[in-house]
Amino acid sequence: MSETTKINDVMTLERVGKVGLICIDNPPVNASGQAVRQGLVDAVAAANADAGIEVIAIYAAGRTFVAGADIKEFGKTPLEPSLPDTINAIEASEKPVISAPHGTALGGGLEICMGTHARVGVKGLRVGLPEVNLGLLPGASGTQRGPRLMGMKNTLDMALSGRQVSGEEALSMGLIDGLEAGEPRDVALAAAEDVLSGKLKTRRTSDLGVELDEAALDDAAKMVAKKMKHHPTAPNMIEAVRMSTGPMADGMAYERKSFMEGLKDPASQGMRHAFFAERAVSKIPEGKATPREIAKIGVIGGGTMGSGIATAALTSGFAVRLIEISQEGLDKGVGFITGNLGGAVKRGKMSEAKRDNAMARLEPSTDMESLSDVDLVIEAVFENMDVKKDIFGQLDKICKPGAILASNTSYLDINEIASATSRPEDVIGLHFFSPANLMRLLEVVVADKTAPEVVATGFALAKKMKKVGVRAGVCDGFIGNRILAYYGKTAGYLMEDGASPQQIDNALEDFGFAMGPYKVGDLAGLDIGWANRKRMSATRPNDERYVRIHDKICEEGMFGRKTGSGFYIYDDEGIRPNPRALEIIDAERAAKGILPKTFTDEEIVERYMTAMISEAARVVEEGIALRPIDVDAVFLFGYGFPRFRGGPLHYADTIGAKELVARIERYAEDDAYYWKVPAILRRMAEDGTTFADLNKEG
Ligand code: 3H9
Repeated sequence: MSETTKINDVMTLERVGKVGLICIDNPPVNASGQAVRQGLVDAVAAANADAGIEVIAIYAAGRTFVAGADIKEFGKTPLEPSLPDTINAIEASEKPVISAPHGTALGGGLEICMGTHARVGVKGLRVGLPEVNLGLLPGASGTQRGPRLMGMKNTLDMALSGRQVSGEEALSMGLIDGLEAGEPRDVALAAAEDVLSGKLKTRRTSDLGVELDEAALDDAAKMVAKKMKHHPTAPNMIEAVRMSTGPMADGMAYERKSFMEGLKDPASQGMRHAFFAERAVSKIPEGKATPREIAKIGVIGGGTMGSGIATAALTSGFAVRLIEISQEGLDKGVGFITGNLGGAVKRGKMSEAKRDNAMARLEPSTDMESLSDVDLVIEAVFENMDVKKDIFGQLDKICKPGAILASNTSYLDINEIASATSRPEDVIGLHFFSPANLMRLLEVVVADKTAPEVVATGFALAKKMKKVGVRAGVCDGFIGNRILAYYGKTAGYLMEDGASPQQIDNALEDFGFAMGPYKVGDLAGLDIGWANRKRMSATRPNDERYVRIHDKICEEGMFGRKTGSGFYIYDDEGIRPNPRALEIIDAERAAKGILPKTFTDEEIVERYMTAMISEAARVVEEGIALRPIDVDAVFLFGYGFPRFRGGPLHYADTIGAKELVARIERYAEDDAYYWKVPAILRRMAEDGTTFADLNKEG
């Protein structure tokens, strides 16, 4: 017989024999908000007060155990009891308390488990300390109880990487005491019965000692200095772990103080914004439409892009028909895919069996007619409107009714492409980013006549491929490449006016970009931008200042990494500035009569970011992006924008619209054609609103 008491809206205490089962039920992910914390304290107290209960077991309802602290509470007035106090109360329980986490036990969720007297995971469990991804450190004793359970090295690895660890690995590290198959409630009950029978030993984690591991601390310090210089709390993590050899209360006080300081740090605010951006973008007007079923995908084009898309589709479980005109092109495409999947095996991201299974789902063909049975076609041939329209005209005749016809174009007008078919409602842009098997961004480009369920299918596809789908309207370059084309010009102006490509790259890398624009250009291939500029040359306004340096470099066959030189030289000696590119820059300055100026790194960053923000603001104003946060997601997941800065428009809010307007007006004194204040920004400067306000409006 069992008897259940409701503790509060998110917590129950069920008595089964001598076991008190505490169930956390706070959908969607059982985040440990105030009600969960209060519920845990009260439930443990109630179980202690119940003379019939001898062992207490905590488990959770729904898809996962506690996914961490409730991030939505961060930045607001802290509500009692705090999570550290809650966990201390659990550990202080006179009666043994165990936990049976399932799904994911992350951050505060894992820390709750650490505070119980034994842990038995449910098979399939994954645990982690992902606070690092939010600019924080574990703030509810993870840096103190972690080392007591699994040593300093494992704790530092988990806390600094934020990686999720399997239940099996957690067991081998001593982080959990058992791993059983079954329903969370059953596993919790069985484990509690094992405590009663003496089979499962319990102990308080804070009673355990910690061995000082100087080597692990040193290695962590070196890694942080090298790779995490913008992280606000990484050094504190190391210090907190070091303190775990001392009294628990001291370590916890230091950890708490660092956590609270971290919360206020702009870098943590940026990273939290990035967390929500990743999720917010899936909220689209077509969200209620039912996606179409997709099992088989056709990919046209076996180049880098097409084979990257095919790789991503195969990895996500789809059958793929890859189309190339020639057998030679097809063999090359299959070779790329084999290489991509082989790389994933080498990096430990995929098992050999999974790779073989993926390859078995690949059907290469030189016959377009074979696309008659696919549910979705993604065209990834080179950027030429006539070629694309010809392909879509053919697809219109070949593909079955209801098949979705998508183009991976980076710039071209999807409405015009759709006009080549008799079914524009089935046509959409699915703009992947290179390398498509690795990059997380997918721009879902919605044309005038695209049907809502086709849009919903694009988002379902993104989710299945573990990508971040962002809804974009039709314009040249959509969200990302349109903004890039604009601020890329600023970099060119800065270069022509006196800054070297290396200074520009270094300044932006110091700002936080993984790579500056010239290194990125060299990596992507300078010929891509060149082709695009040629395409646009007929419509380029006469008033626009045009920097010819890139074109001149391309004219000499220097396309970047793939040709061994571009703005930099790439050879066995590594990367270094290309003297020929510097000569071209000098010659161009001389030809235009430009006397090179000196720029500080701050000036470079200021102009570059102001340009990015102003075009991003226009993209929001025109409704090309649904909300500012969609632009942020595009840059975070497709353009290497520093996560700790939260995205261009989150960053814009940290500067303020007034200052941005003032900057643009100042720059416009030299180039009034290029620098214009977007109306939306002027309005914001006048009424004091922010991009964050626009995000709230949706
Ligand atoms: C922490 O724990 C600090 C402590 O050390 C110390 C404290 C003192 N809070 O991701 P999904 C929402 S820091 C609030 O799409 P999935 C999410 O926004 C925390 N909300 O699901 C979304 O809402 P919506 C450390 C949260 O199945 C919905 O839940 N923990 C939280 O793909 C579904 O989320 C983390 O960083 C949260 N903690 O993945 C873990 N988590 O539907 C963060 C999620 O309105 N969470 N939401 O858009 C995750 O990694 C994933 O959510 C998880 C599930 C893997 C759990």
